[in-house]
Amino acid sequence: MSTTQKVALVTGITGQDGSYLAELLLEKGYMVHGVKRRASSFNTQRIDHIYQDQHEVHVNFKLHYGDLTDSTNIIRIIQEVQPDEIYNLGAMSHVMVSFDSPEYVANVDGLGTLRILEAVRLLGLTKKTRVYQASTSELYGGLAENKNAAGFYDENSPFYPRSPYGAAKIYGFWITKNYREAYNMFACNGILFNHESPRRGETFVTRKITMAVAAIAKGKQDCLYLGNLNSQRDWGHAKDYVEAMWRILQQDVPEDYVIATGVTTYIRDFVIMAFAEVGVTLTFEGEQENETATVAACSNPLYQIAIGTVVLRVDPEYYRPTEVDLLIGDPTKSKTQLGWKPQYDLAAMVKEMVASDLKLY
Ligand code: NAP
Ligand code: G4F
Repeated sequence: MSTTQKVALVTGITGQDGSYLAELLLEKGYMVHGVKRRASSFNTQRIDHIYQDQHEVHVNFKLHYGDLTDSTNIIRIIQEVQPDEIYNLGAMSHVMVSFDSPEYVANVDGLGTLRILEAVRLLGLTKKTRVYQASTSELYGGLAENKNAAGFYDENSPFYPRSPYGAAKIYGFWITKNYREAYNMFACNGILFNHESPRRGETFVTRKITMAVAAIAKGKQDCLYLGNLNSQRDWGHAKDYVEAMWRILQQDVPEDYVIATGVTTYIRDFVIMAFAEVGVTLTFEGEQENETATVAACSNPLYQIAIGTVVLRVDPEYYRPTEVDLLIGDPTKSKTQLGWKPQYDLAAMVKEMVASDLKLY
């Protein structure tokens, strides 16, 4: 290891973002340490390609068993690693599931952030270690009256979380800001709007859709069941968003940034785009739980689905106790101050996700 090599510690390294960030940091020459949870079955699929290379190429990559609920474990790992940068991506990140396990989510997503910050402080690393906190557009809660004059959520928009996940993350946001102000730490929030990829967890709506489209096209599934088709999300690509995380920690001054595309799309329109990738045109009928989508045309000879087949139904089981109806972020600050330029638009991302899921079947 050269003396100038930067050292990063990534919690949530086995997740979607953790895997892309690890790749980015390794490309940039970092020594990357990741925190992974012990599980009864393998949970490193997204980073196996890095990990398996370790003995040949990546001597710069090391995993540590750990959990954000365990202060002593977090302190020990940070003490051992002495990181220049910590990316706190670890979280129970599913909004719907957070209604079922609210206390656990508060512990991991809220107090977990405090454990990281406090470990840095207790170990005397406040001058050395920069901390990135994975904050979220869920903090805004989608309230129309809280958007700015141009109709976007930005760094100054008020928060109104609408789930136990959002409520836990708002603690993470404020405690990060407080440690920055109280202890002069380089601790920053990235307020990231939804970002997806072929590595997205299978129960988030975009991946659930692209997997179902692939399975239906290959005759392995009959119908996709979704919840609320009327919410709107500002979707970017995870690969672009981890680049923004890194840039946030390279600034001269620690600040918080919105990372978004500035474009919002209905869930229903994502479904239309995904089916179009396999040559299927849909007709929608009915409302609320009676809404269905039927195959109106099928132009791809490889994926023949009979005209009139119902390929989408609504299952109210997926409705949330409180919904975030609309998210749209203003990326002006991140584009001007960070020089951040996303490479993907939504169409390119949908294409990549469907193509990747077609390979699964
Ligand atoms: P993800 O795929 O669900 O990954 C979450 C990661 O956190 C996984 O590695 C998971 O480990 C780990 N984790 C869960 N509980 C933990 C615990 N108790 N201790 C330590 N690690 C734990 O999420 P993601 O999409 O990559 O998102 C990364 C971060 O950004 C999360 O904090 C998320 O809340 C936030 N965020 C995401 C988005 C988005 O659209 N993707 C937007 C805004 C903010 P296992 O693999 O063992 O489960
Ligand atoms: O894909 P989702 O589960 O993502 P959600 O709730 O927006 O949260 C994601 O983005 C946040 C950033 O804003 C992150 F902080 C968070 O960690 C996570 O990554 O749901 C998106 C929308 C919702 O309105 C939901 O009600 O899709 C709607 N939806 C409709 N049917 C569905 C389904 N969501 C899921 N997961 N499954 C469905 O069947």
